[in-house]
Amino acid sequence: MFLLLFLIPGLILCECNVSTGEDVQPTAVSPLQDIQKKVNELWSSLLYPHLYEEVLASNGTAYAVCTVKPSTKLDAGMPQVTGQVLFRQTYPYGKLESIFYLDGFPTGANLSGRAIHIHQYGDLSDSCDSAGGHYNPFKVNHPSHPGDFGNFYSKEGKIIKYKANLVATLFGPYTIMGRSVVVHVQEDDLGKGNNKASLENGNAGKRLACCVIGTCNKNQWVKRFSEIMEKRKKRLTRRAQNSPA
Ligand SMILES: [Cu+2]
Ligand SMILES: [Zn+2]
Repeated sequence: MFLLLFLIPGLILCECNVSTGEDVQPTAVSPLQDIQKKVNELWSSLLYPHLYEEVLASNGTAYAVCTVKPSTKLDAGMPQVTGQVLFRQTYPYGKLESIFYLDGFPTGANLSGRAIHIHQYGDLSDSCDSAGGHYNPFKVNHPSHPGDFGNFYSKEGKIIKYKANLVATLFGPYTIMGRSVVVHVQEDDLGKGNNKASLENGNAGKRLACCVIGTCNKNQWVKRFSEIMEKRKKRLTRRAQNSPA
């Protein structure tokens, strides 16, 4: 009973913070944030005791990985997408960051975007089809689900993208740990399709590839992040050299 008294108001506080998209800064910790931190700590230590210990031991930073594999339900000739989706988040106020590192898309011009979302279940027993609908803990419409990552565009068959300030979280009662990431065949209409499905899943079509989000150490993140930053640096240098003096 004593525990419930802590957990219920905690749930309400967490929900308010996530659904408003409020940007929580690491400095100037308000009493409300302090309560939220304590509730998250309590939840984490209860639900994921080992992960919680690991996070505290690694400078307060959690890492997660999702190893993407093609759906086994695809028709012949469909792209076989493989790769990784990596996550990093600093405990307790950091926003989730992510790296999408995917290969196997068609090459060529005028390719459509591909939707990527977090789905409810980490169940791939029937390939990507058993992953359920969008992870929707606050019962809101698409594209306001915490794992609505939007559209991604491949280049030379690859999607290599770093995203920061994501709404989803690795911590607390709404952790995405153990849920799935799904890559779709089509573009996400971002809720503008004027039909029911648009507000549920963005009419993104069939599931091309998927994976379950699990814990990991920092190694893959460090490797991919430095590759992306190196590329970005080269691109900026090239741009500066090509621009008129
Ligand atoms: Cu989806
Ligand atoms: Zn959604």
